[in-house]
Amino acid sequence: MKYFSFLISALLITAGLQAQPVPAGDENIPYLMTFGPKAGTSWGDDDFSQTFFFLVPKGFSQSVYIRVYDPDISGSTDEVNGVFDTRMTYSVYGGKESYSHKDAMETSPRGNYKSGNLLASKTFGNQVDYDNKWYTFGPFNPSEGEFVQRFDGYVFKVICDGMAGDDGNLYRYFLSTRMDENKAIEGANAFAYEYSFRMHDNATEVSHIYPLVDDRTISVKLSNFDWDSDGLIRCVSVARKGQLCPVSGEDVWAEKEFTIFDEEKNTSLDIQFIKRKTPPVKNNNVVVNVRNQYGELLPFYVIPIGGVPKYKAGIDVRPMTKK
Ligand SMILES: [Ca+2]
Ligand SMILES: [Ca+2]
Ligand SMILES: [Ca+2]
Ligand SMILES: [Ca+2]
Repeated sequence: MKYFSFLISALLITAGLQAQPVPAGDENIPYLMTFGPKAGTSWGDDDFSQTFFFLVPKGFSQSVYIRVYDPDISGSTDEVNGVFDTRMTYSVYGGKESYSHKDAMETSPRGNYKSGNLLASKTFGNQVDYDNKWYTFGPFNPSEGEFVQRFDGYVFKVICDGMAGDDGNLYRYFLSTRMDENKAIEGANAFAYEYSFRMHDNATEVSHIYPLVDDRTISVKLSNFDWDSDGLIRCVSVARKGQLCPVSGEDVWAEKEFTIFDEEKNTSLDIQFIKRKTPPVKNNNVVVNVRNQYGELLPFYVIPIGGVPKYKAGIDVRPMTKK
């Protein structure tokens, strides 16, 4: 574990990464998506809550801000179900166990998933004044996050919880050094253990998530929810040309377990979501997570650790042997 920890921080720092839009560019995901708790899960959200973690490198000492785009649930960007009557609360947490509590690292809003110190919170509803606009949380001192040794940095947790209503909230985040604009922090990143998002309507767009495989991972299980049979899900990696995974239908989960190759350890996988051309699927909201053989969730970094993996032809792809 120690070697791996070193690896993450080394990769984060040496890559000189500098972008914290969430979702980020390589993911090509239009919006995060959370529904009000009165919506049926067939709308595409299994649990009406989404948690994201923002990672600020240790050496960074300026104030940071967490910004939310289209925090309201109204207008053209969001998904109405009858009339807009939904409220969502965004909460920012830091301090001890805000990240490291086991309930915070799970997919469902259960137990003490709101662990840590509540630093800021705001509830939005049908408010046109925030439609297609940014709301800013902060300033936060980086040290208000939870220091995590293996990241060599401070982690902030942001939870978006559906509180009332049945409409769909589309939104994005940005970790910024400015209150009134998006200015990235070098070496920062963001990650989640579950991604609830909106697919593109355009069938030529391919969305991606990048789970990081650590050196203890022998096999993974990819689970996807309410995919509306929209095209293909394919896993590409340094050693994998295109592993197909079953695509879920309406309001159900689909799963695929596969063995990890030695060459994939300490690299990111590229899970590609390739839409169906005909008939087109519009307004498709989906949920995805990936677990290892211990049932632990793999983090999806918005900026893939080690970069976007490229398949290397001719690589020896013997499965890892069990120890
Ligand atoms: Ca409604
Ligand atoms: Ca809106
Ligand atoms: Ca919204
Ligand atoms: Ca769906």
